[in-house]
Amino acid sequence: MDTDTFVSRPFGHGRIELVLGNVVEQSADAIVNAANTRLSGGGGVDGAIHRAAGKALRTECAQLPADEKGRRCPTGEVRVTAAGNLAARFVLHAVGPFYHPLYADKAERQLREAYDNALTAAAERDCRSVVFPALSTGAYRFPVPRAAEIALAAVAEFLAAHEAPELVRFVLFEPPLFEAFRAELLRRTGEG
Ligand code: AR6
Repeated sequence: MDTDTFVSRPFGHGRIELVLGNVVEQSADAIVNAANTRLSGGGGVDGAIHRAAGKALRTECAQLPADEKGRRCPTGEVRVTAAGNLAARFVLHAVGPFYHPLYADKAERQLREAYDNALTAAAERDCRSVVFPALSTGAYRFPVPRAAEIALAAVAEFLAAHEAPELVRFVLFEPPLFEAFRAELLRRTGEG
């Protein structure tokens, strides 16, 4: 496969892949959604996942417990549903932070938590393969190079410490996003 659209490297007990593409066209044990705290659907990844999964996903999200403000999943946390018509067993709804430079430290911590919690949720369900979008890098405006660093550090450290999942695939929607993740991955392997 073309290295402009696909990269794969072993990490720890598993493997990290980078693919230029659309999360809803993937098959995996779990697909991660870039959700909001209400789990109410939205644009970007969230909209695409809800459209592709079908109505059952919205129904299942709506049945999850909410607080008095309608929040079903605080920032940095993850909720798990079935995947409807997607080629997956689970959707892991991860809520990344909205980025504001004044609160960059908090956003960085919360982005890391979102990845860690999604990986833990996948491992707890014996998922061998997990597909991630680049959480927070769209509507939530997280700067891409730093988001790539946090995402790949979280996954590399998880794969070093756990047997599952075996495959973590980042599905990156646009060439500049793919390029930023590839640069960071190759930096981590000492190739960059
Ligand atoms: N597959 C892969 N990546 C995608 C896709 C796709 N189908 N569509 C967009 N991206 P975003 P966030 C990229 O906005 O920043 C929603 O309204 C996109 O280019 O989906 O975490 C939710 O309801 C970007 O790089 O997620 C929340 O309110 C990355 O995926 C809010 O947006 C994430 O963009 C979450 O914002």
